[in-house]
Amino acid sequence: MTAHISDERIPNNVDLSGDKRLQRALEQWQPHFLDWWKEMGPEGFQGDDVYLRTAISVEPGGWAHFDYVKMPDYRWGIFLEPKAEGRSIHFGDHIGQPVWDEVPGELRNLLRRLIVTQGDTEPASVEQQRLLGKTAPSLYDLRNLFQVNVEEGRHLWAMVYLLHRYFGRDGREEAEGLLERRSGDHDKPRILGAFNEPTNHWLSFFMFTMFTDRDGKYQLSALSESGFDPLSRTCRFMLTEEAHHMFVGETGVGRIVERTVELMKKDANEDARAQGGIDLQTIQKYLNLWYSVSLDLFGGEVSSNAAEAFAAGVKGRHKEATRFEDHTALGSVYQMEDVQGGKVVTREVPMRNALNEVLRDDYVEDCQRGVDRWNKTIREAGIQFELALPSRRFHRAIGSFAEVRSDPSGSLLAPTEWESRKGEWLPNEGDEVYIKSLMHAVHDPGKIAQWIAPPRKGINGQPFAFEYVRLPE
Ligand code: BYC
Repeated sequence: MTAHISDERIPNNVDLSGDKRLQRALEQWQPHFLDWWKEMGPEGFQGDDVYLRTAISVEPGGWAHFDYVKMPDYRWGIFLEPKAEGRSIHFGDHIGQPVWDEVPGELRNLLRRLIVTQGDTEPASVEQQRLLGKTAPSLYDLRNLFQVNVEEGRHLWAMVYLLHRYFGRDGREEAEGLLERRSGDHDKPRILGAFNEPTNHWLSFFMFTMFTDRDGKYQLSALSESGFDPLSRTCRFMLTEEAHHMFVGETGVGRIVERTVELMKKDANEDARAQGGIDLQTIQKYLNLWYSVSLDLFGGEVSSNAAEAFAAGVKGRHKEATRFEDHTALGSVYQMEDVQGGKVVTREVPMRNALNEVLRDDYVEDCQRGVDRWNKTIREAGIQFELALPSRRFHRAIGSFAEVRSDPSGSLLAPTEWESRKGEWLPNEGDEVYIKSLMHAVHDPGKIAQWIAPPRKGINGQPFAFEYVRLPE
C-alpha cells in the first residue's frame, strides 16, 4: 500500500506538493518509517493522547503548536529556515563564492557521510529510550520524553528529506539504512558509540539529554554554517527544537540533585539512599559515564576528516560567522594534550586538523555551566560536595586518549589499577540494580516519584498537575 503524502499530512515549507519526484520517494519511505516507529518507538503508549508540540510552520508561533496527539498520528514535518538571498560561503577554501543549492559532485561523498551520520543518531536515540515510558516519575516527565522522541523522529525526517531530494538513488538507499540499523545491535549497530549505550532508566535519560543532546547542539551548529545551503537551513531549524531536549536533561538532573539534598538533610547520616533517593556519588558516576561517551562524539583530536570538511566549506566552527576573524584557519596552530611514552605532553597541531577539539572546547565550557548550576543547589543546601566534569582523558574510546587509562582527575593509571578501580568512578552493577529499583511509574497528575523534585513550572503555561498524557483507566 502506498501512503498518500500531502502538505496536510506532512507540514512543510519545501513545496512538497510541487515536487512529484520527492513526493514519490517519501511515499515509499513513510510506511517503513511508521513500521519502524511502531516497532522501535515508545512501547506501550502508542494509542494514548499526549500533549505535544508540533511544528506546523517556521513563522514565530507556528513552530510551537500544542495539542493532544496520538504519537503515530504526529505530523512529522519538513522545515528549513527561509533562504537568505545572496548568502555566500564564509569559511574554508571557497570564501566569497555563492552557497550551493545543489550538491557539488566532488563533495557528494563527504556530505552524504555527514548527513547519514547525523541522521543515524536520531532514530538511535528513540530506540535507546523506547522502554522508559513504563517507569516515568510523573506525567510531566512522560510527556517530555515523548516530545523528545517525536522531535528526534522529525529530525530523522529532516535528514531523509536531504537524502531524497539531493542524493538520488544512493540517498534513497541510505534513507532505508537509517531504519535498518538498531541501537546496541551486535550485527547492525548505530554508527556512533554513545548511540549504542543502553539508556534504560531515567537517570541515564536525563544525563543523555544533558550531555549527548548537547553534542547535537554543537554538531548542528557547525553544520548550520555549511556552504551547502539546504543543510545549513535544515540545521538552523533543528536547533530551535534541540534547546528543549537539553532543558529536559539539565533540569531533570537539577531536580534529582534538589531532591537528593532534601533527603540528605532529613537523614541523620546525610544518606540519600537510606531515604529512597539517589546519592550524589552515584549521580557523579553517571555524569562521568555520559559526559565521557559524549566527548567521543566529537571524533579524534587530530582529524583530517574535520580539516577536509572545513576546507570544503561544508562544516564550520560553532558560530563561525560571528566569533572568528580568520575564516581560513590557515597559518595558525592549536596546542593540545597528547600522551607519548606514557606521559601527557603538549603538541602543536595545524588549526584545520584540530577543529574537532576546537568544537569540543565550546562543548566542555557549556557543560560546565550546567554543572555549576547543579552545584549551586548543593551549596545552598549547606552540603559539602561538588559535582565535577571528569578530565578529557577519562574513559575515552576515540582519539588520543583511547589507548590510555586515567582516573577522573586525568592521572594516568596502569590497566590493572583501572580494572580494579573503575567501579568507583563509573556505575557498577550494584549502582545499576539500585537505580533500577527506584524506577516505578507514577501516573497520577500532580504526583511524582520519591527520588526527584517536581519542576518549577509546567509546559506551555499548564500547571505541573495537568493531565499531560491521557492514560486508560
Ligand atoms: N563512534 O576523523 P575522526 C545528535 C569514526 S548528536 C564511532 O576522528 P571525524 C543527537 C569516524 O566516523 C550529533 N566512530 O572524526 C543527540 C571516522 O570513521 P571513517 C550527531 C567514530 O570524522 C542526541 C573515524 O572514526 N551529529 O544530533 O572528524 C539525540 C575517524 O574519525 C566516533 C554528528 O555527529 C564515535 N564516537 O568526526 C539525538 C555530525 N567518532 O569515516 C541526536 C556529523 C569518530 O574513517 N558527523 N568515529 O570510517 C560528523 O561531523 C563526524 O562524523 C564526527 C566524527 C564528528 C562524528
